[in-house]
This record gives sequence, C-alpha cells and structure tokens, in this order.
Amino acid sequence: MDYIILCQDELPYFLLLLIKSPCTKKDTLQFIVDQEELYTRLFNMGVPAKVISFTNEKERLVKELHPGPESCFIISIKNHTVLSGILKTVSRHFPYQPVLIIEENGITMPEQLCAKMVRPSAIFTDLCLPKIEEAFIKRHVQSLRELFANKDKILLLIQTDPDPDAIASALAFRHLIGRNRTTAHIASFGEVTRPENIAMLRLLDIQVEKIVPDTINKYDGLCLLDVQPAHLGEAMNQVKIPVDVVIDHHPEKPGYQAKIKDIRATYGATSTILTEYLRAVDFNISQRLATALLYGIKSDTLLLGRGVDPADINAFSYLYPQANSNILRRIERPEVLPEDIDSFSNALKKRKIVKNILFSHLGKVQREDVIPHFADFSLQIEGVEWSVVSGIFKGNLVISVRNVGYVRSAGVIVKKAFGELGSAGGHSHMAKAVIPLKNFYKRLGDRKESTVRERIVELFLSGFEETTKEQEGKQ
Ligand SMILES: [Mn+2]
Repeated sequence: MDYIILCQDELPYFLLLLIKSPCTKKDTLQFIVDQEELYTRLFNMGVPAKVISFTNEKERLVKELHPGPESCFIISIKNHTVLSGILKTVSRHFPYQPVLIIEENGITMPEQLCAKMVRPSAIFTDLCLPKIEEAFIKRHVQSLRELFANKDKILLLIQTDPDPDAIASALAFRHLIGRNRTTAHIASFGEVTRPENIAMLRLLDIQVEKIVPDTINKYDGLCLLDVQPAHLGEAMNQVKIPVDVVIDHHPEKPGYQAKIKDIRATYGATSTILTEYLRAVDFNISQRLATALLYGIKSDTLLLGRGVDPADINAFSYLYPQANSNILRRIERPEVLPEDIDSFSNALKKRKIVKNILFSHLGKVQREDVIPHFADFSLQIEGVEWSVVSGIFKGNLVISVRNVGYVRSAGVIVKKAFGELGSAGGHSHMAKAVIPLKNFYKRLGDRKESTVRERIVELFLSGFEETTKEQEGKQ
C-alpha cells in the first residue's frame, strides 16, 4: 500500500509505525506537512517530509501528489477550515482515491469523496478498553480458581430440567477451574428430557447426574450455573453446605448468600459469561467445549433472536469457527434408529385422536429419547394440540406428553393420571411419566399391547378432565 499522508501532527506516523509499514518494502510513505516544526520533528525521527502550505499552496500540492491505484490518503489536520479546504481539493482532483481522515469531532465530507473517518479515541475505546475489561475478568477468574483450589469434590448444580446453556456453562466452568468429571460433577435435581438435550449429552460425552439435597451435603464446593437458589425451590432448604458461586443471566432473585456472584441479566445466555471467562485467561477452548457453548447461546437466544446482548453476538462469533457444525446439526436433528422409525410408523398407524389429543404407543424402543422426540414430532400433525407418546424402555413404561401451549399444564395432568403408578410430572408444555412395567401390568391384569394402549388413553383422559374441572371450579 502507498500512503500519502497530509498531516499537522505525528499521529499518522506513530500509527503507521505500529504496523511496521515503514519497514516493509512493499509499503511506501509520503509525508506532507505544512509547518516547519513538524518537518523538523519528523526529520529527527528519520522520516523525510515535504513542507507545503495547506492553505496557500494548493496548486503546488496537487502537482506534488501522484497517487496510483493502490494509494491511500491519510489526512490528520486539526483545524477544521484547513481540513475542509484540503478535502475539497482532494475530491476535486482525485475523486476516486480512498481517503482515511483521522478526526475526533467529525466533519462533513464532500459527497463524492471515497473517505472514511476514524476517531483517535476509538483506538483506545475499541482496542484498549476491551482488553482492560478482560484484565478485570481475568482477576475475577483468578478468584474463582482460588476459591476452588483446595476443595476436593465440587458440585456444579444446574436447573431441574437442564437445558443446553446450563450444561455448556457447567462444562466450561469445570474446564475453567481445571477439574475433570471425577472431581467436579455436573448434577441436577431433575433429568434432561428434551431429545436435543439428550443428544447433546450423548454426542459431546457429557454426564449430568440426578442428585438429591442430602447428597449435595457431601461435597466440599457448590457452584450454581444458569440458575439461582430461589429457582430450585424447597430442595435448596435441605442443602446445608454454603453456596460458593452463582453464575447466571436470569434476573437477580435475592435472599441467598454466595461467596462469588456474577449475575448479568442483560445477557442472553450464561454460556456467554463463561466464554468471556475462558477468553480472558486465553484458555485453549477445545472443539467439544466450543460446540457446547455455541449451542448453549444458540438455544437460549433462539439463534440470537431473543434477549440478545452484544456480548452474546461477540461470544457467538468467537466460538462459531471453533465449533463442530456436524455435531451441532446432529444435536438439533437427533438421529433415530431404523428400528425405532419402524415402531413409530406402526404406532402412528394405530394412533388414536381424542379431542385433539394424539395417543401413540411405540412398544419397545432402543433409545429412550425417541419417545419425547416423537411426542414433539406428533405436534406437527394438523389439528393435534396435545401428544401423548409412550414406549417401553428398560422395564419401564415411559410416557412423554407435549402440547402447543394451553391453559392446562402437562405436568399437572401427568401427575394426576400416572402419579400413583410411578414417577410423573413436568412443566406446562412438556411432561413425563416413568412407570415400572410390573406395576402397570399388575394394575391391568393383562400384558396385551392393545390393553396397555387403551389404559394409557383412559388414564390420561381422566387426568385431563379432572384438571379441567378443577380449573373451571377456580374460575
Ligand atoms: Mn440460560
């Protein structure tokens, strides 16, 4: 690049010195100044310059300038009147020449001029300030590491229905404090239920344990990620060990003590906070970890479409090139074994639809996650507002319930319908029941598949109606 520099100060020289361009043979620098003192100062630094008045010698200036197609003007002139005059001259004689104007306060540029402006202060705010912020984060990470340095067994606790953001954050935190799966467990009071999340665990080889409060008391360190004690309800009252760390992006819920808190409610994902931690300490992020964190941000922000902070976009673009896009695709579209597709197609043939509720029973399945997966899928059938998909896995009858978003809660209905027979519950849009087959057969007095199917319909509908009546009673 050929730089033609018109300046009233040394700033362009220092900037160019920083990129070492005067040292590269390809680049050429031509300095033109309009003051003797600046000429001398540059001369003393070994920089040749020409002195031409920017106000009285415009014709001479034009004659001296020989910009080629690869030339760029750099203009740093403090006086606005002088600067305007120079810009007019350049745009009149060299209208197609790229120009960089170094100017703090802004100036109106001639329209046809191919010029861009940079504020000197941006060198600090855009380049230095983020690094200073990183230095503060690094200090924060240091204190997190120190807090856990002498602790033997650490628990990384996430929400009851762990989502990708929580799982990725816990994995990242474990890396950050230099632990592995033996010395820092990722756990939840509930279970991972969504098929994508189950696929995430399988494909990225991450274990999330189900835990009870009593077991937590056996740990030396406790860190809550993507969740705060208040979100975990009653169970937290039974936890007797202190909470060491809470890192979350949900609005702060007061009323608890933690040695270190980092709550950033403007962030779209906790994974963004963890990505910042890792970057601040120049952590060598593995492909597996980058994939987990990227998926965490992606799923919590609905692909940067909801509740996004610039920090999320920043973390996302940092992680994107490092993540494995094949694995991401496989997580988002969980693969299904051919045998399971067969049982699903059979189940769909025998489906029953009552009051917009679709029932289908898969029989024996190879993997448990196909049950919720097909329950999700079944909601796509026109007119279906609820889906109840069941299957047999490892001696249990597993029932997944989904709805498109109604007044009745799936969790409440499932508890009413199947609670007596096994574990049952969930959220308003998704719920699950796991019933030991022995219990179910005993209740039926029969092992025929058709009887199982009919009984599930009956039980669910009775739970559904009971809930409806209760709600009507309340109104
Ligand atoms: Mn989250």
